[in-house]
Amino acid sequence: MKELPGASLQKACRLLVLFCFLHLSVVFLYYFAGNRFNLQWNPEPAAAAPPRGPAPPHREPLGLKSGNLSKPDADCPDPSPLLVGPLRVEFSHTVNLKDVEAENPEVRGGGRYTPQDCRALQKVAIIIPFRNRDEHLKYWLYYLHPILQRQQLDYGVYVINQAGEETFNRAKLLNIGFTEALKEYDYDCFVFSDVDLIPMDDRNTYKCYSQPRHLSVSMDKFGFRLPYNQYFGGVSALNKEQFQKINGFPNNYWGWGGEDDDIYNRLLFKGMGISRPDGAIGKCRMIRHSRDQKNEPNPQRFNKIAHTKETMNSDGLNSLSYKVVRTDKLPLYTKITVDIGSPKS
Ligand SMILES: [Mn+2]
Repeated sequence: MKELPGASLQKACRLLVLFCFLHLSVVFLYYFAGNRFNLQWNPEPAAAAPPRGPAPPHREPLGLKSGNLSKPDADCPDPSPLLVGPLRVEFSHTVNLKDVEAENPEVRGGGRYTPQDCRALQKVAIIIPFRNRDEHLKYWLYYLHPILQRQQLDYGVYVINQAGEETFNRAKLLNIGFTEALKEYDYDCFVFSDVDLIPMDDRNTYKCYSQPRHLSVSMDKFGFRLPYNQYFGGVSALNKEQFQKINGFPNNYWGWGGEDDDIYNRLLFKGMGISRPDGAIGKCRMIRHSRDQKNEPNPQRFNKIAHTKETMNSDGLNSLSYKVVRTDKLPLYTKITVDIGSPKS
């Protein structure tokens, strides 16, 4: 049969339409597969399920014995099926640690927990820099232990308590926490958290990602948004390799402020980016407080931040020195009291 004029054009058009369709299918496939497998996009797309209406009370049954169908030898599913989403967080009641112990019977001495029904995806040490904030720590333990168990993490809680009356040094305490936790267990992830920050959604998993993670992305104190794009304070998570790559955190930021920006600079200079949860999932509350004694704003901080590149290779894990004064294995956490010296020494 003889082809009519224009038939080859028609053929070409059909081919083009077919090609477009194929292209579109592939794009859709990647889009949905990407959501499903929670690829490291920044910011992450919000989880598929919209937050439920009324926030469930934070002490919903953990479902440790019920509902979890995975076998003990299998990896825990990601995300954990025990998550409930948005949580009510307030600080008007008083917390009794004996009650918190009774409500978390599966937490072992020193604040350790390991899921019994499946193999945790990560071994997480939670490091809290600390001095004279017992009231805040009680709230932290009350809220976080149930959340961390629902997240099915193999975790330990380390409170690094600065001994003496010298000016506070948050970042050095965090370096010590990293070092001391590793002496105890083969942790692969380290979450560094201020004692007064409580997540308002348990889908904000306290674990590590392929890039350093900033978890406290929308704090009530800042109107539930980032105060600035480079902000890395509050709660953050680095795996062992990420932490070692930047030589840990600076040891010489005494007093309030700047050390978190120095850490951000270190990550940037080593070619890493920041991973963050979606703003809704990353909501958290800070317990209101007045400024601590001996933690005044550090006047040197701006000058120091400007020189991270030159200082980071000689100030950090490789220059860390301290003395452990005592270690207390308490039912809900490990308290390590340390002598970290003074700004002059
Ligand atoms: Mn605070």
